[in-house]
Amino acid sequence: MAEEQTLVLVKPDGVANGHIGEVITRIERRGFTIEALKVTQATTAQLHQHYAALVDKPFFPKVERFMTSGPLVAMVVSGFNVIEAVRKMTGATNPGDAAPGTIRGDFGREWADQTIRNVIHSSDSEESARREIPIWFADKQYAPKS
Ligand code: DGI
Repeated sequence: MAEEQTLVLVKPDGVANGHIGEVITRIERRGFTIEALKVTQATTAQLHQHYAALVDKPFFPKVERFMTSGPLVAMVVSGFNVIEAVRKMTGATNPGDAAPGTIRGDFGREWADQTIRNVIHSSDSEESARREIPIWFADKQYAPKS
């Protein structure tokens, strides 16, 4: 735990439903810093890297379809213990289980089609953040700190 950076994605449902500003506001209100930010369309290759641990799961095609269904917002956020703090703000994976007050609990909902649309992604560890940031900011718009 220290001065850290984390990757946050506002997923296509969050963008389509107009929650970009709310996510940014919540992050800034906590005193964290947005170091880099862009609107982008995820490629299949990026998703296979980002979700490398999930590509063999039976639900992965649903994840892929959802994550490529529209633009998303990628950002690098920095601050003291930011990884754990933003994970807490994110809430449980399934919006139906996410506590009110969390981003997923406040802006996500369950769907009958078994696709989890849960508004945002945030890195779950320092190792994940270090691995994930260059996937979305590989174009030298942003250089992760070592
Ligand atoms: O870190 P999280 O996003 O909370 O969770 P994760 O890294 O385990 O999973 C990444 C995404 O994959 C998650 O946001 C939604 C999707 N996912 C995870 N587990 C399931 C799932 N989608 C379906 N349909 N079923 C699952 O069991």
